[in-house]
Amino acid sequence: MIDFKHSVIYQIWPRSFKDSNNDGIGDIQGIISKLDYLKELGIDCIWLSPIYASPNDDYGYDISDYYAIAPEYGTMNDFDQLLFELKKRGMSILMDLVANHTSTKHAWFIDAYNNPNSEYRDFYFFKEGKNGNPPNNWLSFFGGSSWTKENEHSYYLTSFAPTQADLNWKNPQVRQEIYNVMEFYLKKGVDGFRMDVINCIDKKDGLPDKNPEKKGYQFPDDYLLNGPLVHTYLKEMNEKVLSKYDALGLAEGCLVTLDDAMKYTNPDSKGIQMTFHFDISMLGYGSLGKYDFRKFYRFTTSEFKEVTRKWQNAMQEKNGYVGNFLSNHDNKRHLERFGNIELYYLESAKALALYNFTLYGTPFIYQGEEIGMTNLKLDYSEWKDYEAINSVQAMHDMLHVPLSIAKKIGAYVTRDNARTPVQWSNENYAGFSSVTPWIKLNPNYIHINAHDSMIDPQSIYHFYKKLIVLRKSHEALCTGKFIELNKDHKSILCFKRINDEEELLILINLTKQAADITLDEKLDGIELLHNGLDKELRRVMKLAPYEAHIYQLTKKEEKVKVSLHSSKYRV
Ligand code: TEU
Ligand code: CA
Repeated sequence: MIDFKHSVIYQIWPRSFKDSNNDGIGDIQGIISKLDYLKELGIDCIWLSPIYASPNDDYGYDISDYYAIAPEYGTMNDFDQLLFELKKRGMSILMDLVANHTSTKHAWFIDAYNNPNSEYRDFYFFKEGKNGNPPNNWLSFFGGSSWTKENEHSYYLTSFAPTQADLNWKNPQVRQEIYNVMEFYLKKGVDGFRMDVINCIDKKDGLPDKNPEKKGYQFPDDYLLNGPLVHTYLKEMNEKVLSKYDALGLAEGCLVTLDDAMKYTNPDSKGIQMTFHFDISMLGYGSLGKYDFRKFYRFTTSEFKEVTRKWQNAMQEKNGYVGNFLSNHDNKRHLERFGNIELYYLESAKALALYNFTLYGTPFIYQGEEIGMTNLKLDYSEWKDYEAINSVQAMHDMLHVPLSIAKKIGAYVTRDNARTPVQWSNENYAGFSSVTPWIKLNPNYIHINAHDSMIDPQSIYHFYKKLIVLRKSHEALCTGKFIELNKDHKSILCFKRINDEEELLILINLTKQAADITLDEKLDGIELLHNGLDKELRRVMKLAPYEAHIYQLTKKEEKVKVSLHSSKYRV
């Protein structure tokens, strides 16, 4: 199994990573051409978002053939070559396993749809409607009903887009088919899977209405998420597949609860090794997700600290494990959400990176994050993201939000923000392609691009590189205990990472205001890394906006040593 607690994982969303054959779409050869770049950055492992055959209604998360590579990304030979090139560099790969649903263009679904006696009928959830309405009141993740009409009376369950039909995991044949897919790729040499919405695979028996007393579609919550059999299936998957190949299982854990996450990943539970949690990426969103604007996308630093504390402490107490991320392909890029691009672009990008790399849990980088890529507000006509297009319509139809306002919200949160092409250089089309890319390119590539970042020693890129080196040279950062100090401080996050060998102290001002802090303890230490200002560790300190430090604390015995060797005593 890959040494995931000591790894740094880089997410590639292939359509926008690098185009090798100049059709405006990223592809596998493009990825291969950038492996040296990733190696140089310090990456051990990539998580590759789906590259399988797909009609692309949800850009690869709607798979029509698990055993085929989408032609725009290349061929199975290209994929084999990617594996070879990764191994050559000592790197590993997690594939995206989208097993909660297939595309409605998948052969199983086509057969089920066309043939009432199809053996694949029970692979999905086909159900009669109720009085001209869908079978239940579940709200889809992408807005509107979770059901799509098959004919006048009958529907099928589509918890995401109408062309993503949910698979029925209660059918053992479905599970076996998915395990076969996993084995196919494991035999090729992949190292594990990031499992898309895997905590949705156990739907409540009978698919009853959620909160039937309420009007309108209701988010199914515990009727869809973290059902009691999720863990059972993960254990079965581990026993039948993952353990045989010593492969890593990483749950996307969409809106996973703390207890479930700890249960799935606790080594005693014999399930998977790691999960993402969504509590940081949900900050500022209402409970229904990014199109739930009831919080106006605002949150406090205390909430940010609270979420951090909750997950860090739980992992220690319950021996679970998470991957930490700030950005991914499902949310706008994080600098605008958690940092301040206008006034403190470099400082906040580095402070947030320092946060992500000093926590317990495996750090993930989303493509382009390491060069400080930012969001691009697209015009409605330029949108590609189905979630955005449908959610805007649903906001209008269900909540009567005027379309012009719904579109503004959509432009603000759409996943397209994070999906613009990676900016490799200031050449034409940012060095991504030599033709107009499939989605609009952010014009700021002229000054935000990998080429220039690599030349500038003060760049965000070089800071990420330093953080990766630091993490690898301090075991305490990977596996040490997390102990928070100054919990109630309104702006500064302060914590130690401790193991038998050393104690590190991390101080991060998470706000755009300067802040004073009087540390809970008097500590001495030497600076290991900072994001701008070298500063001696003192009990009382003033941190500039987004100022961040890592200190190595000096233990009492060491202090004696230091003073004996200090110049005063030298002859
Ligand atoms: O995402 C699931 C998911 O929960 C998010 O899209 C979520 O709805 C949102 O971030 C909350 O506001 C996974 C994939 O990562 C995503 O790209 C797919 O569209 C989705 O599953 C369906 O496969
Ligand atoms: Ca291409």
